[in-house]
Amino acid sequence: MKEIFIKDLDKLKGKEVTIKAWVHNVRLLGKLAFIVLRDCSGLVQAVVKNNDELLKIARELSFEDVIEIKGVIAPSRSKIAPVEIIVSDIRILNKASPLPLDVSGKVSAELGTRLRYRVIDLKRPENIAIFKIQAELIDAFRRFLRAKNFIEVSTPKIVATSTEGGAELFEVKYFEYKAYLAQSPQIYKQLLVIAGFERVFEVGHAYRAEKHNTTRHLNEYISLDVEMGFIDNEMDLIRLEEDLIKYMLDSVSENCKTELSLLNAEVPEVTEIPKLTFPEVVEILTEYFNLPEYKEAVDLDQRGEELICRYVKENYDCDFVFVDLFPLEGRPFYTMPFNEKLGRSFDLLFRGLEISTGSQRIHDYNLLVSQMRAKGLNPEDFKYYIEAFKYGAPPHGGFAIGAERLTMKLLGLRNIREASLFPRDRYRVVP
Ligand code: AMO
Repeated sequence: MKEIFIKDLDKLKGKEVTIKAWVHNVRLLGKLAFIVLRDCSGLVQAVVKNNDELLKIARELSFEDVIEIKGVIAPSRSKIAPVEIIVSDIRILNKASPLPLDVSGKVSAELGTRLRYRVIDLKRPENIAIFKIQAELIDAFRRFLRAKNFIEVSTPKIVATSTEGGAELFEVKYFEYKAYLAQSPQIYKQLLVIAGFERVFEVGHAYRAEKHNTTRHLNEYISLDVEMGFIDNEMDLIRLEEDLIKYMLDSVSENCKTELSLLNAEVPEVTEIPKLTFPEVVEILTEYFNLPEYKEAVDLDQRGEELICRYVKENYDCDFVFVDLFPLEGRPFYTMPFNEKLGRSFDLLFRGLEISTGSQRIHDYNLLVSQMRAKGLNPEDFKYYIEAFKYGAPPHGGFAIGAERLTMKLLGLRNIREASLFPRDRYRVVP
């Protein structure tokens, strides 16, 4: 078994070690060979000096060969790492064939080609860094919520009904029935709060059969869901999400320094996230940006999100903004009304993109049934859901953050696919 990771080598100066890793690069210089080794934790240079037998092996190495190197750890003369390995033995564990992509990143490739050869593409240290940061975000999400008495749950992904709008469902042939892939854990997270769990969260996949092929949509994404009982109104959720986001960003700043610098990414410092209402946002778009077409808007489009973020950056110097009180017309049936037109429903925008949506939910049975009817839904189809509201449903609400969107914006990635290990989009179900 592998015992030592490259990132820990600087603590082993003067010691002899055995390293198992991939060949990231090889340079030959007369009686010297420089082998750059890569493992999941980083890069290190191994130097072969004046040893004909080892030089012969080094000459035959190719990119991505899997090797075992024995040697002594010495101070480094290269910029690759603070130490290097003076090689005393090389063992080839598995030879690699010529690669369709350059792992060192020197020769760039189109995203389509990179995704076609995603396993090779993922070998690039920059890609591992993206997913280490995503893992840190998710881990921080869990840590923060657990400390606040939230219970982690896993809800069904094969479901009977739509929750976020009818057209975006993937149908599943489920024995003699028709079922769907869940668009979100919405119904189940609410049911668990009602069931007495009070506070739940889920890190799970969500499925959207959206046909549009954009840089911000996936057909399968990671939804970071939160649901909580006994709230006063949606402001409790906004404040919770604000603290959660700050904690997640701080965790990345603290624990992913190497990855952030490799990706040239900066974590924004957030003290307080500005909070606007939808009517205020409409006023900014129509008056400040002089765009009267937003007067009757019931939702924000991409341009609207980008402009509002620009406004907030210029006026509040913040990369985030909450927009509360969206019109009910554009929001799902479970949204608690604020008045006849507006709902207690909010979005969190980050650097020009909606990364999260949430709301206070309706907990009154009769209001829920009437809102369903108003949205053209048949309450009979949701019997298993609405009947729970008869048996002690506390005031509650929640939100969901799209993990890939957050990662994308945090790291300045241009396409959401770069923040998904094996993205599922309109034209891609492999690899
Ligand atoms: P909504 O549909 O706005 O709300 O989704 C919540 C968040 O999930 C992410 N997201 C997506 N990411 C990538 N590709 C997609 N196709 C995609 N669709 C959504 C976004 C979005 O902000 N049930 C509610 C949440 C709640 O109220 O608790 C819901 O799903 O980041």
